[in-house]
This record gives sequence, structure tokens and C-alpha cells, in this order.
Amino acid sequence: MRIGLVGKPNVGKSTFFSAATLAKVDIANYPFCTIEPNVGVAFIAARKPCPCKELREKLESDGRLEPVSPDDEREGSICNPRTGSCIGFRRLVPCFLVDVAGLVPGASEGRGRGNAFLSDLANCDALIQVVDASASTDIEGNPQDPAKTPEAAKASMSEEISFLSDELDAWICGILNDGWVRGVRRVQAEGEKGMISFLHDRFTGLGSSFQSINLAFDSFKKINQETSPPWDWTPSTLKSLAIEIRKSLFPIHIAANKADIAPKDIDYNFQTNGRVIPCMADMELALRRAESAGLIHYISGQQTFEVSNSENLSEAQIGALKHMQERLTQNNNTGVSTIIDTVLFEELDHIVVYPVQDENQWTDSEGKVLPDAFVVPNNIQAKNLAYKVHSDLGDGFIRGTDGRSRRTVGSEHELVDGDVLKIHAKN
Ligand SMILES: Nc1nc2c(ncn2[C@@H]2O[C@H](COP(=O)(O)OP(=O)(O)OP(=O)(O)O)[C@@H](O)[C@H]2O)c(=O)[nH]1
Ligand SMILES: [Mg+2]
Repeated sequence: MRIGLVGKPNVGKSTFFSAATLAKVDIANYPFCTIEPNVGVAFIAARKPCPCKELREKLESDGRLEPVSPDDEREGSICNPRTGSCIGFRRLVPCFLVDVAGLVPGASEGRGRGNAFLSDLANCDALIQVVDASASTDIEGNPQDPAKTPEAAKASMSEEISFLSDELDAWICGILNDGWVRGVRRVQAEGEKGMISFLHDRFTGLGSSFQSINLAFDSFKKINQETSPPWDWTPSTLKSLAIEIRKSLFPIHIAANKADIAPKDIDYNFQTNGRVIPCMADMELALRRAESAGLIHYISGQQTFEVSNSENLSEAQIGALKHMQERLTQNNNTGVSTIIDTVLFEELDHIVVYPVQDENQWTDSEGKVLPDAFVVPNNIQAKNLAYKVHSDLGDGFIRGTDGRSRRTVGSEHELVDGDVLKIHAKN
């Protein structure tokens, strides 16, 4: 799973990236600070509590485990995650983020870093467009006076949103145009099937699947008024096909960043490409760093944090923390993990499942409890999950055992969020 961070320069993409991944990257108040893309892993909380909660309850009721002690650093969690972590049954699962260079109008024609920027997005499953809710930067990312009214801020955000989708559309349209003559020949020979396989071939480099191309082509057919055969299609018909392909390959949600210095009372619930979620990336970064340094206890996504040891803090630090708490109270949270969570679990409809080797103890061969948490498409079939764990496990798949009901399940059994599954396979 890979989410791309896109947008004009100087909006806070790298700040968002660094806050979410805690990777050190260059951040600066001038355009094109980032040139080569940064790739990192963000850890996001699974929506359901880790199954180690049920395991603990069972062990406690059997008298095999003492109740959680108040000084337990893991707040009751008893799993052993191989990646990520679990505290208080809040299981963190990995999601790749890509922070790319800023895009400027004309990128698809080679301005800025041109198509190279766009290729950085090729393998992303979804995009988060970071926009400047404060309008303190112009469309090319140069600092300017911030917007004074909510209307001005919204107009500026809308301009950013439409310029970015225009650039993506132009890029996709270019790829489409490039092979169109060949594509049309396939349509002449094979009809619609030829069109679908042409589009699929054309966009595999961008991560297309038959499913995504079919979806795009179906919605294109609904809006396309032109009845002529594809070899006679006008540029504007091709453009509308490109738009549907873009929507299908790159669903976009909007992080309205710098909400801390944006005009008050902006209604972020406006109609656009995707959902708009107000963000304060640099506050998230400051809080996450303070948490790492042991100064505060902060759980990303929450509206509040606790100061661990105020004696070690300077006056200035205490003042800054107080200021951040006020902002957090006003805005609910920093928005950073909220938007990743929305993209991962709602837009991309993914779930978290736990393959184990022992269906009774929920352990692997070394006795590690619930070591793996896989982020997979909702309703994934048991055999497909086996392939994600290891290709041998998929090839040799015999059956599965549901960790809760202990029932045997077949290769086509569909998994739901939080499932624990033992996979039986030939060696
Ligand atoms: N007030 C405020 N400033 C922010 C926020 N997020 C980032 N910034 C500032 O915005 C400026 C640009 O941040 P970057 O993260 O470098 O922006 P970018 O989008 O990666 O920029 P390029 O790499 O040049 O495209 C820096 O001065 C950040 O400190 C925020 O939530 N609020
Ligand atoms: Mg950057």
C-alpha cells in the first residue's frame, strides 16, 4: 500500500511526510526544497483493537494471566509485532508514503521537473493532495500575504485542487494519445474487449488492474455522448476518458494544511475531488518529536497530550506546548493520521488481518503472539492472503482455520477486518 503526497511547492508535503514517518527530510519555506522523492513508512492504527485483547481476556478468565497492572508500559497488549507496535491494544500497521517534488502548472508539458514528478507517483494506490489552507503561498509556492477571509482561502484551495487534477489529466491523456493508433486497431479487431486490454497494457506502469480499467471505462461510457467509433473520437472525448482513468487509478483526498494560520471559520466540507481534511502538519511533527524525546505523551490523532515531566522544560517549551494544546482543542486533532486512515480504510477499503501458525495460541512457530498484521483489501480470499504471506503458502494452500470459530475455511473464504487465520499448506 502506497500513498503519494502531491501538491504545489511549499505547502508542507515534506513536513506532513516527516510527521507521519518520523524520517528526517528537508523542510524549508521556499519552493522546490524537495527534488528526489522521499519514501517512508507511516504507522497507522488499525481500526479494530488488536486481537491480543481477546487473547488477554481469555487468559485472564482462565486464571493464566494477572489483570493489567497500572504501570504496564504496554497497557495490556500481549502481542509481539514484527513491525509496528501495539500499546493498549492499539495496533499500528505500516503504510508507505511517498513525498514528491512540488508540481507547478505546466508540469505535464515539462515545467518544473515535468513528467519526472509525475512518474514518481506511478506506483501509488491513492494520493493525498496537500493544499495551503492559509493561502500564504501562491500557485508556484512563493510566499505571499495569507488570505484574510474564509472565502479567499477556499478560492485559493479550489484553484490548487483543479490545477493538480488538470496536470494529472494532461499527463494521462498524453500516455493515451501516444498509443492511440495502435489501440484503435485493437478495437477494430476485438471490439470493447480490445479497448480494455489496450488501456490495461497502456497503464500497467501506473499500477492499473483490469478492475480499475473496467471501472474507468464504465463511468466514461455513462458520460460520453459521442456515438462515433473510437477511431473518430475528438480530443475532448479522449480527455474525458483520461479523466475517468485518473479518478480510478489515483483517488485523491485533500489535506488542507497550515490550518493553524488559515482564516477562522472555514467550512472544510466543500465539494471537490475527494474529502477535505484540515491539517496542521508542522504541529504534528513538533508533537511527534516531543513524544520521541520523552517530553510528552501524545497519541497521534488525539485532541490532547500529557506533559511527562514539566520540570525538565524551559519556559519557552512550556509556552509552545500550551499554544499547541489550544490549537488542538480548536481543530480536534492535527488531521495527519486522520487523512491517512480515511484513505487507507475508507477510500481504498482495506482491512487488517492476522495470519498465525497456531490457531489456538495465535502464535507463530517461535511462540510469538500475533506477530504479523497484514493490510489487505476488504473481503480478500483466504488463498490470496496466503499468497501475500508467502508465495509457497499460496501455491501449496490446502485450507484455512478461522482463529475464533476454529472452523475450516476454503480457498475462497472471504476475510473481514480483524480476522485471525491459520493457513494450512503443503510443504
Ligand atoms: N503554519 C504552518 N506552516 C507549515 C505547516 N506545515 C508546513 N509548514 C511550513 O511550510 C513550509 C514548507 O514546508 P515543506 O514541508 O518543505 O513543503 P513542501 O510542500 O515539501 O515544499 P517543496 O518540497 O518545496 O515542494 C515550511 O516553512 C514549513 O515549516 C503547518 O501545518 N502550518
Ligand atoms: Mg518537500
